[in-house]
Amino acid sequence: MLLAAPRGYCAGVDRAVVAVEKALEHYGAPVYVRKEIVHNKHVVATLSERGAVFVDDTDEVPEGARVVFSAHGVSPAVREAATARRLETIDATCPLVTKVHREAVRFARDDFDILLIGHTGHEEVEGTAGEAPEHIQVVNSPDDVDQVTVRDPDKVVWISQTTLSVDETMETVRRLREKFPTLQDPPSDDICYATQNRQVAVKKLAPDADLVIVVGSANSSNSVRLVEVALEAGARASHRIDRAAEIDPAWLDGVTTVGVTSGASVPEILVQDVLAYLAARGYGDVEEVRTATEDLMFSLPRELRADLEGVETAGRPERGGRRSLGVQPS
Ligand code: 2E4
Ligand code: SF4
Repeated sequence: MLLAAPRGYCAGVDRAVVAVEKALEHYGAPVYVRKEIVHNKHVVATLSERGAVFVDDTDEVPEGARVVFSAHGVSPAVREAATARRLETIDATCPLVTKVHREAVRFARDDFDILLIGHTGHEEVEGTAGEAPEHIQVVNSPDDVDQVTVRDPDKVVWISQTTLSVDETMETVRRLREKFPTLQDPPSDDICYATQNRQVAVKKLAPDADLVIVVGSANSSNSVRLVEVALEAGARASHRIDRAAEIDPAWLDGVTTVGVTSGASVPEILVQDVLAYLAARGYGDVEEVRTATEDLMFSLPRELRADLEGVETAGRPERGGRRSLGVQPS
């Protein structure tokens, strides 16, 4: 068994999940959450049991109630709709997504055509594109590049969703640059550290694995990318599962070495269940394949921190309170 590290929770997910937990503790249920706080079935089910109410949009939240915006971010139109309903908002948008929003706003102000590499319909892409819809067009894949047209080929910049495959994105950029030689790069990487680290780790173990199991939900972009990256890097087979019970025993036929990893929205307990399943079938010899260590941590959303102040006493620093669903980032 080859176990990828880093895997699982990133700093943005930990912050978002803890924000909902703290909101439930502090204000009491129900706490409304617009969209899934992160794209993981287990996280959403667990928080629902504790009193979180997940809605598709702000018009489903009672006037004046409290709503948390998910880690994937929201467009200005969503913020305005929330204000119009007098909602108390807690913004759990990952700071690294907010960074991309700021880039979009700045390049739109400078009147660039902005090519947002990402997947149409994904919440993060809707939020980022909503910052400057008249300046932004979404480029889904390298094959989309042929269809792209801009006003001035010398005033074009690319930015991206945070959870894409690094290799595929670089191929899209290469083709865009063939078409627009003066294409500008974003000021810093938009594909975040956590996405990159998880891809590097799975790439390292994939060539030695007959099978790579990726724990993560079907709508989790970064988790789905890990399956693609594993196959691309030489894994003989790779499957995504939400939980151990979804493993098909036939996948293990003729398999000597199994690799395991998990997406950024996946609690470690789900990985441990997979390890237990595999150990019971003879894959109990676990070797960690670590390619980086992570210690980044984001402070909780400002609105929540302000309300929690005075409740969390001086002897109990915030770190001590950061335990989400009994799981820590790897
Ligand atoms: C916000 C931004 O974007 P993806 O579908 O991978 O989201 P998921 O909730 O699975 O992962 C956390 C996350 C949240 C990643 N980027
Ligand atoms: Fe933030 Fe990256 Fe985690 Fe997304 S994957 S929540 S951008 S740290």
